[in-house]
Amino acid sequence: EDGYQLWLRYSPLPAGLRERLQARVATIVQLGADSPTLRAARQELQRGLGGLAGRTPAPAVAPRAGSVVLARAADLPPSPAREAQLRSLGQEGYLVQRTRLHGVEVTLIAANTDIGLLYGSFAWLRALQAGAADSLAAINAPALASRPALPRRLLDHWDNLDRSIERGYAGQSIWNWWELPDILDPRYTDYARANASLGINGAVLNNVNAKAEVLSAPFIAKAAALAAVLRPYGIRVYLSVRWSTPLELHETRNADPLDPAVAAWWQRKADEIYRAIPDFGGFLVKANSEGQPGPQDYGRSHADGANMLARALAPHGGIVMWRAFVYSPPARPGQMADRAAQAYEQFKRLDGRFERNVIVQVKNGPIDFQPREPVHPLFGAMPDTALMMEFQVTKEYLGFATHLAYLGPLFEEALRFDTRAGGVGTSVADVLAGAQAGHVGGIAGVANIGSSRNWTGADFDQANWYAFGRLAWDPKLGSAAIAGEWAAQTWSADPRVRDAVVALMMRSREAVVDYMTPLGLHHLMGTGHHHGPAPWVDDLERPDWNPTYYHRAARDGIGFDRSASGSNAAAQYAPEIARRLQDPATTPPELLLWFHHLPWDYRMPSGRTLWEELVAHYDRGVAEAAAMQAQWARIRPLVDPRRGADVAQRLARQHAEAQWWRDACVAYFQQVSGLPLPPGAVPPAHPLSYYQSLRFPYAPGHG
Ligand code: BDP
Repeated sequence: EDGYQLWLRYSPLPAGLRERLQARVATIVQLGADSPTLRAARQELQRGLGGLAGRTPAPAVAPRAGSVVLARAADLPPSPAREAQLRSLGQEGYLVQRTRLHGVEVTLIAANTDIGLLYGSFAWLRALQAGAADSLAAINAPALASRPALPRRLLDHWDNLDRSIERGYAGQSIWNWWELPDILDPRYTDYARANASLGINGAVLNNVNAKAEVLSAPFIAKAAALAAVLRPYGIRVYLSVRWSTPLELHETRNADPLDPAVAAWWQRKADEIYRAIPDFGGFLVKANSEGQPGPQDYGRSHADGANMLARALAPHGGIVMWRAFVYSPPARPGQMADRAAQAYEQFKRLDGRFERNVIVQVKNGPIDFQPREPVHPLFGAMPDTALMMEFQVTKEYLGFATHLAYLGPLFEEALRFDTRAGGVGTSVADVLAGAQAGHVGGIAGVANIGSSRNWTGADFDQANWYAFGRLAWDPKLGSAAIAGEWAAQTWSADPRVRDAVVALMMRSREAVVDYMTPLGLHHLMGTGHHHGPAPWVDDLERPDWNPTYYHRAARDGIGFDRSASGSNAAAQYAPEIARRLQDPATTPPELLLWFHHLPWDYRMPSGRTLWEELVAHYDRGVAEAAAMQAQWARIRPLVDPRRGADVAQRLARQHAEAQWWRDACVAYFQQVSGLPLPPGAVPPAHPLSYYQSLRFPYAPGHG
């Protein structure tokens, strides 16, 4: 076991189940014409059923008892009930059932399209691996029917053309740009299989901090080669583009979106791309953000920029994903400019001004992928614009691949959040699906995948890729159920292992919140690389890059006042939510210091003072990290030694680093507050100056 197989391990089912499955999968029959996608589905079924049942089903032309039948709706004999059900499943949905076909009992995988058949095959294989009673049901009476809630389900790779990865902790980029397009690593196909198993249907190949060269002819040819590998698996290729590309390639005199020569250049470029990649997905753009060029350099708006690109792509069916991740430093020193409020300020007024094929891509929270953030206020606030969720699957701010943090609960928290847009009951997931005015968006995850043998650096980080994909397909799934599926497939369907792994995963994200940034604190991480605690940093070139800007700890208290007496960013939420956030007593405690600056002796619902509560959270985080280590020690004898040992080493490091986070933050906040440690709290192991002296040259993921 080296983790390469991900959740597609297909280990043999326990003996009793194995025989039953064998009887059901004697042959694989495909009705109707063949295609590369159906070939992929058949191969996956052979591989998966072969592993699970211990006998590989043979291909056959006519169904007989014990056949698995793959069939498009159009190739099935008439059946009004089935036809109605299939119609409701759309272009990507599937149906798996036990049924009579041409007089014999078969397992039928049916869909309207080829990709639906591939998704259905994966869904059945997943159900078969679930364990115990669920596996038995999947053998005897599968009844699976599903369609995705969102049409665009993408991974964003922050991969550079030199194969380094911005915020990547799992080796180099899997895209070997130098060898492409001539040499195709088989890993590309396995990448496609893994994504298709979840329903991910797009990949942005390169970093949002993009280089002009990615749109040069040689790189278009390289992207086309990847597109050809990914196509049978339903995955479209997209590219991040740099706003000033035509200017940098010396092919226009400026990059003004309203200059016809610039628009004509992009039109020609789009035509060129589509000649090479007929199903090219479109562009992802980071503009006028963190030093990247953009339309504002020419006095134009984000809408002007996005729309110009959108018009170039529209004739080919492509889209523009325009990022709302924008913030600028305060214009004058001492001036209050709340980074958390700026995207809303810039984008809200552009609602309804984007072309139909523009999707505005918004990070889950208003700052930057913190262990916990409130939901971004733009969700629900732009009814006339299609919005795309941007999650970060790679754990830039959650301990890289060295800490175990299952992100399912973080994703779930954001997707289920009720925006109250237009009244109660419009969740973020509903907003993405166009519930407000029919503008359908999508979901993107910043990938955590690299050239590491196990793809994600740590085995448990595979779960974050998995959970992202499953929630992208069905944002209403629960993160605990997803963890169960993943654990059964990746570790073992034996409930002793599966349930213990789930229990470990489900506490992990909150542990990280507690030992890094409890009670709504944020951005206390080390400069640049974002590894480790550095709440004392206050001397960076931009004030809004300093941790002190975010926590505002002083003698009088701690926290960022985003209520009406401060930046009033709280007012960007729907009125009922804003009202609750204005008052510390009705602000969710886990976000208290995100919205309020409060005295150290502020009384918490627990009866403790804020200072005592803060230290208690840090202590709980460390205790949780210790408990996770102990939990793994019990699971480890039941799993394979190689992965078992790797996880154990990472958890030991996580525990030590949780202690470091706690000690450094407690030492710093104690110095700032001037307060004694709460009774019973253990003093930090070292003086504050020790933590301040630590340096981390060559920390990964930071170019
Ligand atoms: C931050 C990262 C930075 C990215 C930026 C972005 O620190 O590396 O370029 O976001 O999303 O999370 O553009």
